Amino acid sequence: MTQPKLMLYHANWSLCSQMVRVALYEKGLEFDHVPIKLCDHYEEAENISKDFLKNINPTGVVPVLKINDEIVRDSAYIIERLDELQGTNNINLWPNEESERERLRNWVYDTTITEGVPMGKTLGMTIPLFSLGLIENLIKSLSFKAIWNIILRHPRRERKIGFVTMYFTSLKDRIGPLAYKGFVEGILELEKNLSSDEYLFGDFSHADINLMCCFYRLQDLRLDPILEMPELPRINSYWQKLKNRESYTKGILEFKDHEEKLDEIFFNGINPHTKNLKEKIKQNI
Ligand SMILES: N[C@@H](CCC(=O)N[C@@H](CS)C(=O)NCC(=O)O)C(=O)O
Repeated sequence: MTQPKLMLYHANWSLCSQMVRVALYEKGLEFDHVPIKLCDHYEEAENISKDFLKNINPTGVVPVLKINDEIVRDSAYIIERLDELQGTNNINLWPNEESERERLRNWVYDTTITEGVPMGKTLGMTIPLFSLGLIENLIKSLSFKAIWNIILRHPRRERKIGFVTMYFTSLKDRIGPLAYKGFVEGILELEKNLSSDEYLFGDFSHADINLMCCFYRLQDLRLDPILEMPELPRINSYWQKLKNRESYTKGILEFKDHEEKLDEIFFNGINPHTKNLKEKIKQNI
């Protein structure tokens, strides 16, 4: 069976794009790709260009996957669709059994950026809050013209407000109370559900892809000492296992971005949230 033609519109430092890239490499699917310069990172603001909004995604976000001529949006749905395709690797990211699929679906939606879920509510929805440590810095380096362009063209009101607020004042230091509870609950729930030697659902699945990308983001933001806490032994060995997969190298490490900026922001290798989060984890365990 020949595979359909796949074209991925994505960004290097985009959590959901990383998830789709990892899924493509896990399945061993061939794909072409168009890197998109996001408006919160780059003057070019390709995700809110007329062409992108009209022909690729009217909501102005990546990733988007074209399967032959069909446009598929939202990373969680994209990965479910990819799982139906046969690549060179014999792997299924979703189980067959309906009750297991339902259980996996809950994990998938709790470990990614899910539309309609409030910021900070799930583990996945805390990651963009922590990412503000870098994003705010990048936004502040944009020209006023670029911000004006966001004000005029960004189709998502809440993001537009967030970006403009970060340009003129700051949000990154206000995220603690919003993000801590959801993060700590999510991490403890994961530790409880992991076994000592397998993936979350036994075999490697879509949920492991999401967690691989969330954990990598924690590492980028110098929050990864949390994953090595002695109180979280299962998460610790799970993270080592995730990093050993070829898809981690190909889908994440080979698309690195903003390395220098991250070193500059966290010049001493420390993110101030780490200490607070560690304490909260210890209190709640
Ligand atoms: N639920 C969506 C979320 C997509 C999303 O928020 N993408 C971010 C990057 S991770 C984006 O394109 N941001 C650009 C912007 O909002 O301007 C998915 O899973 O694909």
